[in-house]
Amino acid sequence: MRRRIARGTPAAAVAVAAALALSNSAPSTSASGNSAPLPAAATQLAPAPQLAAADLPAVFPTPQSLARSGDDIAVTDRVVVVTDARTDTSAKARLVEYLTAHGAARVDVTDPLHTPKPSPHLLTVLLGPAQRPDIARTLGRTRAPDRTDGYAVSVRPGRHGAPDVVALGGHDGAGQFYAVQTLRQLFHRAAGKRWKVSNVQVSDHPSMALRGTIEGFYGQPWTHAERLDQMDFYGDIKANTYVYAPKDDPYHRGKWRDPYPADKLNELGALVGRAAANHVRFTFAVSPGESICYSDPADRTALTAKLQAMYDLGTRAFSIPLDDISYTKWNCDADLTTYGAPGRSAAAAAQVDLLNDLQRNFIATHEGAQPLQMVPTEYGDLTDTAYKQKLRASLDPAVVVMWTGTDVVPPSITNTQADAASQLFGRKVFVWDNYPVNDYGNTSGRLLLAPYDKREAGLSDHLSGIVANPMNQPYASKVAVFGAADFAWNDRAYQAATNWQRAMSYLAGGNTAATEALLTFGDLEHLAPTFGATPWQSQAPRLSAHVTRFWTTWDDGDRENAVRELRRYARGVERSAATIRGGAVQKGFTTDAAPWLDATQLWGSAAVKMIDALSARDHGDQPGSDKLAAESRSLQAQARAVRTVPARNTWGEVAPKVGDGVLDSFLVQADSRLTLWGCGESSARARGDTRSTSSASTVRRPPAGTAAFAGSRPSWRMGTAVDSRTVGGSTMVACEKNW
Ligand code: 14T
Repeated sequence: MRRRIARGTPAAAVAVAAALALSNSAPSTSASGNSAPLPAAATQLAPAPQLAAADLPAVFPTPQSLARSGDDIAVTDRVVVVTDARTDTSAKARLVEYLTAHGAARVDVTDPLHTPKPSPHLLTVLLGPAQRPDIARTLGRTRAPDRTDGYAVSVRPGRHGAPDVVALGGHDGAGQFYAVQTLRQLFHRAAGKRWKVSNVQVSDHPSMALRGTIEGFYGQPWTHAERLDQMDFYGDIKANTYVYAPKDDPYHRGKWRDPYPADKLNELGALVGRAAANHVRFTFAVSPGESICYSDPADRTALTAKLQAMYDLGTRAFSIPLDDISYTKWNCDADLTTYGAPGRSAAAAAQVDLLNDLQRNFIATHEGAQPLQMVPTEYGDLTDTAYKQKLRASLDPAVVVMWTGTDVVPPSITNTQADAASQLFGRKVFVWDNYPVNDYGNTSGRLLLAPYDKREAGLSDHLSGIVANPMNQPYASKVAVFGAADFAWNDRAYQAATNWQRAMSYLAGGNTAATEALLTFGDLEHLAPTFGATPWQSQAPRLSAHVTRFWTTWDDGDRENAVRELRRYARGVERSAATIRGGAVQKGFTTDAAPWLDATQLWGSAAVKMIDALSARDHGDQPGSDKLAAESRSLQAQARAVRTVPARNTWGEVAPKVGDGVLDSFLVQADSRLTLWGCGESSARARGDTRSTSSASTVRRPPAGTAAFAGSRPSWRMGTAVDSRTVGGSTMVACEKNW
């Protein structure tokens, strides 16, 4: 299952080398914009807390325009929904579902001609094209933008006996569906009281045309059930694209010529349907590059047949990824004759032949088919080469080209880079974003739960869209995908920190305690590696800040407060796993994260014990402290013994990493403080020299991001060794007095 192909191939080498040359320091890209405050209102069908009148409801992805007007309106027992033949079917179904989940005991669906006599006791919801007269009238000046996927929502309290009305108008079917998705996030209620709808006017449309994911990782593909769940998730976050490209589906790459067996085809058909019900374009990708003979008509026929089978299932979007293949050799002699000696230019010529043929003779001849997408062999750099020159000169302008940034895993994506990529490929590029994918070496043992970040505001001017390549763990991937979809919808308003909280709240069904537990847990899985040595997101920034503050306060002599504060946080870490497993968080997340949750609980307990050991020692109780420290070491050993599930990822059975470089470092440092207790310490204290009480803080932490060093010999030294002992598997040396 492990990816063994391209790492050594020239194409991959080019990508990596270019990345090394071009990857630069990541500028911070937090966009300024209309940040909605964060009342923990429900994003799913979950109880939402009370919303103060002045609060803007939290709607994600962030609308282009959302304003609050006046009094909120109540969801009545009976609600009338007015639709007509042009009302989007899935938008209607979702609307009825959401109304029913938020206080409507009965929902009557009628058409504009048969609407019941207006009554103040009947909330009326109008759903359809924005130009439908009743909708246009109610929307008033709140316009549905005249753009793909655009929509407007207007909440109008009734006056003089008229009913309260909500107008949901779409520019198109997807727009109607998105209006309903926005309405889902407007429900709130005071405890035990009626559900209400926030009085807002929303006018909204996406900044990027293509938003979503590409299941493009190596290792175990997602299961059918997981994919179905993802389609619903994408609907919720207004993502419209799912590219099916799992590297280890044999029929996607190695056996690309073979048709899918009937059972797989059935599943794919169901998936196409579920995608459509969420206004998600299921995009079928097939990767023939490893063995195709470009000039062989039989191979063209086989490829077309593969696409046709998917078209027959209802698929209308197609992609030909040509990444991670070699272009220094042909797969057949005929290509040598047709295109000449292998090389960048010849490879591009052969690919262009194939892609132009598919675009002109398959896509253009198939009703409703979207422009063909492709992944170039040079997908992760900005170097102009014979390959790119050929592509931009002769690839049909309709074909959409993907690009991963200035590296396979870029530390950031800037406007300048995206603009350069668009120039190089002769069209706006479509970003294949290799985050949060965890199939490469540096991700071993990691869940990537940091927010989507460091993509510059304004990218929508240069890109046709962004799809995130997720982790083998689909539910855990939702944290980053929630962010990527928000960014693609409204890049200029995107705020990573705000989005991260909302993503966790979404996964926790609006439950505040579970949201906080997810934030604590996510902090411990925050490190985002690159292919190089430097991560693009740091490990455990929250915990790290707490630990830094702890030692400062401790060394200042305010040990009670230091202990109280860090202990509270460590207790939060310890309890987070149980809270996450307590029922509010999506079940799939707890399955995905199981080994990490197990380890987090143990690391958290080990930290609490160690803090207690420090405290006991500070209170003069050395035997108690020794016992607590020993318990902490035993918990650490248990934490290190936890293993990931080998089948689920490319790195097999390894120890899940939890706050590595921060949590383990704290434990080693605390343990060394205990070992060194009285070394300079008491004498320094007696002298009132508070600065030298921190003598043991000369113990250096290894750089963040280095593999957990607990369990191996530390490479740092301290003091002058007069004594040594083994602490948590590491050899510690004690100091001489007065060092
Ligand atoms: F097509 C690309 F855009 C792309 O990213 N391809 C693969 C992708 O399937 C994989 O999930 C991702 C992360 O590992 O990286 C690409 O695969 C590589 C890239 C390399 F530089 C495989 C080996 C490499 F050396």
